[in-house]
Amino acid sequence: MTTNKHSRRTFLLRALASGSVLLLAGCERLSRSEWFPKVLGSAEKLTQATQHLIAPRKAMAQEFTEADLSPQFRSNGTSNPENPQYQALAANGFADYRLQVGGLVAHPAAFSLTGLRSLPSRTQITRHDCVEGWSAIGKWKGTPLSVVLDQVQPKPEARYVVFYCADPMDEQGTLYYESIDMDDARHPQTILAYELNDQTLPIANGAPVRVRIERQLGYKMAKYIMGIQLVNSFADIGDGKGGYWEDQGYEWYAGI
Ligand SMILES: Nc1nc2c(c(=O)[nH]1)N[C@H]1C(S)=C(S)[C@@H](COP(=O)(O)O)O[C@H]1N2
Ligand SMILES: [Mo]
Repeated sequence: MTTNKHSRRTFLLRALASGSVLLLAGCERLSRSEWFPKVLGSAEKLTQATQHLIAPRKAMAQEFTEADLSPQFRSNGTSNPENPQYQALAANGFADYRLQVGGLVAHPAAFSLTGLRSLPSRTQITRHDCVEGWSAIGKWKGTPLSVVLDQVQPKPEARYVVFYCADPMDEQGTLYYESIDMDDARHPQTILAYELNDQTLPIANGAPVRVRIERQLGYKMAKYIMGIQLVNSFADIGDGKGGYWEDQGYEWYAGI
């Protein structure tokens, strides 16, 4: 393994040095995570175009059938946010919840759960892969993020979608957050999920709304989403790496 990785990296460095980067397009076996940030610098420099040049993303994540559903969908990370405002919303069945969508958009808007449910929806049975080594297949229903984006109309300079969550992660109250680029934001399987396995989304899995980003690992799929912001750069958010776990050293693009 180690030798293999090493020679792959040597090959890549040579390829970059000789300017033959184009040859890498379509080379499926390359792992972006191993070498890419080291060679090119911060994750944010990985523009959409470069990502596609180096390793085109698969069009759609695999979808499964009811027969494939895991007996139960476990919870990971926060299972009940220790946040008084969130607890107040939960106590009232999230009737007063409003998903705030703003930033670089023509028409900032706030969506109630009823409002989200009245928009077109998508249902998908997909496999969730956590970086910690477990997977689960669940059935998700929600509003495609593209539908919400069409309502708020991102400005041309908007490059990323940032999700702000309700759960504090440490003593200082650092809130969980995540970000994706417009390619994943507009992807048909990227939904703001409010149902899991035909039930209202449980608090343990991110109620009232959590995002599904099916081509990436579990930590990208922010739970307890309170706000969504369109931005040109995430350098000034949190520690600047694009997400709570990214700020601790995880990859920003967590492709499966
Ligand atoms: N707000 C928030 N979102 C989060 C997390 C979290 O702790 N807080 N954990 C992440 C991780 S690591 C995983 S694997 C999934 C777990 O989702 P689940 O609880 O529905 O299994 O949510 C992700 N989204
Ligand atoms: Mo995870």
